[in-house]
Amino acid sequence: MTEVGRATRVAIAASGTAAALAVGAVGVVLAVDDRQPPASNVTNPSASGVIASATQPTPAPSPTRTVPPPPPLLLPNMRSLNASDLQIEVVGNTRRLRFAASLANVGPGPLYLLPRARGDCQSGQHEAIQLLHRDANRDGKFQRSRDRVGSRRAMTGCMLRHPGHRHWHFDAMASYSLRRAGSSQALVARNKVSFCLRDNLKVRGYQVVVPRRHFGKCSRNSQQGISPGWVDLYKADLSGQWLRVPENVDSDVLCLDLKADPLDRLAETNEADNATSVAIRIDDNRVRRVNSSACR
Ligand SMILES: [Ca+2]
Ligand SMILES: [Ca+2]
Repeated sequence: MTEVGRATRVAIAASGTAAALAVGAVGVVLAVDDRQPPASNVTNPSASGVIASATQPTPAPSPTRTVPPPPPLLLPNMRSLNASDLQIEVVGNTRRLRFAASLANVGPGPLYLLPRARGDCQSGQHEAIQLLHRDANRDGKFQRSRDRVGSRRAMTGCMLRHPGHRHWHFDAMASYSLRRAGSSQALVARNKVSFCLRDNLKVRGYQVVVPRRHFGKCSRNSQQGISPGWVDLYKADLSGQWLRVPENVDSDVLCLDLKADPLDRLAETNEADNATSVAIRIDDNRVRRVNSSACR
């Protein structure tokens, strides 16, 4: 039944007003007698018209059919985990703070991104569509065989070919920055770090774990993602996995901040838990973690 059909039946059954009766009369008049008053009288019925219609047997109300709501969405929840494997690399006169970065999906649903046409992205890039799954059996957990794609979000971001990694990335998956403890001002930052998204490691302590999914080679047209309960690990020696060490920070307590989805492009269950921070100290060509509450 169409929405219009439903609305008409509900009006007739529930109100009994002149307007509703007139709507009911239209169907009868048009079906059996084209000598009835012109359309202007139908849309603005006279008193006699209403009385005549009221004498007709009132159609029995049809049972109202309710359409069940679709199953709820199973959204991912992205979080950056603490930077690890900290090290200093000296390149010419520059020191680089290298570290491993991990993106965890701690939500009930998978993060899946699908490259499409160029869309609003730069030449040579692809628009990324976020695929959202519905919880078909409504158990709150993701089952790959049951809980299928139920919605798509366009223009989640862009996918591009990373020249250093030589495969395709989602362009704004994380941000990295370094600040002095107690300050909110970044000394150096990478605001838009791209990732090839895949399942590398299990999230420690996460209870609902679906089997790891192999997303292929992060090629131009391949789907990317992180399954619930899995981590995408970027090791410290990868291209771009570093921040330049600023001048005059030796011996100071610094905060190394990592944040997933910094441009807030992904739909997820919790937008407020994406960032994490570790306190560090750099002395010459050494870096170490320190205990400090200033970075939390
Ligand atoms: Ca989140
Ligand atoms: Ca389910």
